Amino acid sequence: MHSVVISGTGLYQPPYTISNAELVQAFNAYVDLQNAEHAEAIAAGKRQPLVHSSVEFIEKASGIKQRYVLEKDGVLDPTRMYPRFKERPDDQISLMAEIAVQAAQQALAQAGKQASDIDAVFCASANMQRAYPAMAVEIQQALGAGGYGFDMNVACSSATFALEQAYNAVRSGASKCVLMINPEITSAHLEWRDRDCHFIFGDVCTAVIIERADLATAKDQWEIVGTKLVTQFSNNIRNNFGFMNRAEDSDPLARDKTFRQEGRKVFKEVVPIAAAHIEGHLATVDVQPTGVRRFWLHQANLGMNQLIIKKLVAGEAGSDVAPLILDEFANTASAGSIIAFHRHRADLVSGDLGVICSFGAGYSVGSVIVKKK
Ligand code: CO8
Repeated sequence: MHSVVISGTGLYQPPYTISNAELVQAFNAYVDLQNAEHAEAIAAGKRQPLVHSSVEFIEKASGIKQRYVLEKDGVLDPTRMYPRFKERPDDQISLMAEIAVQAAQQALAQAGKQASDIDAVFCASANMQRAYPAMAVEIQQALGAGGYGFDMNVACSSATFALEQAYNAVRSGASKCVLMINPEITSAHLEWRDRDCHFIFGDVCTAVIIERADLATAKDQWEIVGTKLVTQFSNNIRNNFGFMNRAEDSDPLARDKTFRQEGRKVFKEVVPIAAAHIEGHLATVDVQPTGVRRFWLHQANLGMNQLIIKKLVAGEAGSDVAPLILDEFANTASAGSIIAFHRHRADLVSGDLGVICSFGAGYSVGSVIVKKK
């Protein structure tokens, strides 16, 4: 078995931000329009009026202050409330592949590698732009990478699950250098008209280079000590959009064809699973949670991360122990823990241990223990 390192990461940050104030203003204008349009039915008690959102609620309940998006005008148009993307012809690079290439190029530069050094591309994301050909194959071609590529989806845990596949491919000798990439265009499958969730997500793309330690030349290298994944079925986070919709004669624009969740149940159920998972994983390599220098956690909710860190080390999330990026990026599905790792690792020293951990729909939890070389 080969020793395996993470030798580079990259982050594509979309050009537009939407602050909570802008988001709430657009949402409340939508609510007013809807209530005016349905005033008669509301007055007759046949329809419930929609209720305004609030900046105070969003910041208190989630810790999110803004999000990045690839397109802003459509999202903030109260007569539309979702982004406006132009359909691209088949001979033009797709939007997902375009942002993936930008993140990948940064990760390659950090690792000191050429695209031609890559022999596998894993595109891991909560939603793919199309059914096929695989996004990973388009990204492979656009970069000029070799080998093979495939897509995988475990919602918010896609990145850690793909890191395990990359780790296994490299340590077994099947691959030498893997690109693991997470283009998340969440704005296209978030229901911006639902007060319960309209504030949750943001767009982004992260990329990670995983390679054989004896071939790595980067200054900054992180040995992968171990990975551990778990899933447990739940309907509490669900999106029914899919290729069966047409054959079922169901409405492709119905509420269940975009993201929906029972947020409070998710919060309560996932926190203990994630904390126990991390503790159990660390025990397999004889490490106590207090022996971990940093936790790069999934970025869904400030309170969730605070509880997990309290359970593990009695410390504070948002501190040196578990940096937060969700205030700036919101929940970026699979990319959240990777953004935290990308942004907040430069101060660690040789021998320091860290844990990258994601949790989300499935339910799914994935952890990757790394050691600074
Ligand atoms: N403004 C004002 N008030 C509001 C709003 C709002 N926008 N929304 C709800 N309220 C009200 C409610 O009506 C309720 O009022 P009342 O008490 O009178 O009934 C009150 O506020 C409390 O509502 P909640 O119980 O819903 O509020 P919570 O405190 O539970 O906070 C959260 C809601 C922030 C959603 C929280 O529950 C949470 O973050 N939970 C965890 C969610 C999570 O981690 N989910 C993971 C999903 S991500 C994932 O797995 C990837 C999916 C794929 C990506 C999809 C991309 C689109």
